[in-house]
Amino acid sequence: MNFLNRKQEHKNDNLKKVSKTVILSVAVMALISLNSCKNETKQEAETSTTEMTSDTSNEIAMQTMAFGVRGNCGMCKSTIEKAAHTVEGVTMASWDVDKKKIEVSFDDTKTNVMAIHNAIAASGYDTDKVAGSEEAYENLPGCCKYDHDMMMNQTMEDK
Ligand SMILES: [Cu+2]
Repeated sequence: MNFLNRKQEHKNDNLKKVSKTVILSVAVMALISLNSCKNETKQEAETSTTEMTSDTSNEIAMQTMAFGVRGNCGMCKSTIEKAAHTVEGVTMASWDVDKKKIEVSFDDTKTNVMAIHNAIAASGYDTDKVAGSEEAYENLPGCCKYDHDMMMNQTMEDK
């Protein structure tokens, strides 16, 4: 009877030891995971402070504008765009046959939008600011002899 009791006590003692180590290791693991969590948030904070680099200095002088230009077809388009490109500083010219409208990009330290109007007018085409050269108009192919009353700078809704 006595012997049995002692054995039971011993068993209890062992159980206590085991549970102690379990608690300890759980505590250590919790501490480690807490620490790694801290490290992660610190890293996130560091990456979010990455400097924003802006390189817009080249684009400051660039202007994009749109204005009306009369014309009929693909050949008109190529003549109008070519004329716009003869102006120094023009980097983009795109004429829309449906809207009768051109979009141009240019370096405004080298030219201005009126120079582009004049170049297009010289090729025979009316813009909303300058009437097209009559002589150049006469020399346009038949399909390109547009109607001078044609509405220009249209939106798709007007069409
Ligand atoms: Cu044409």
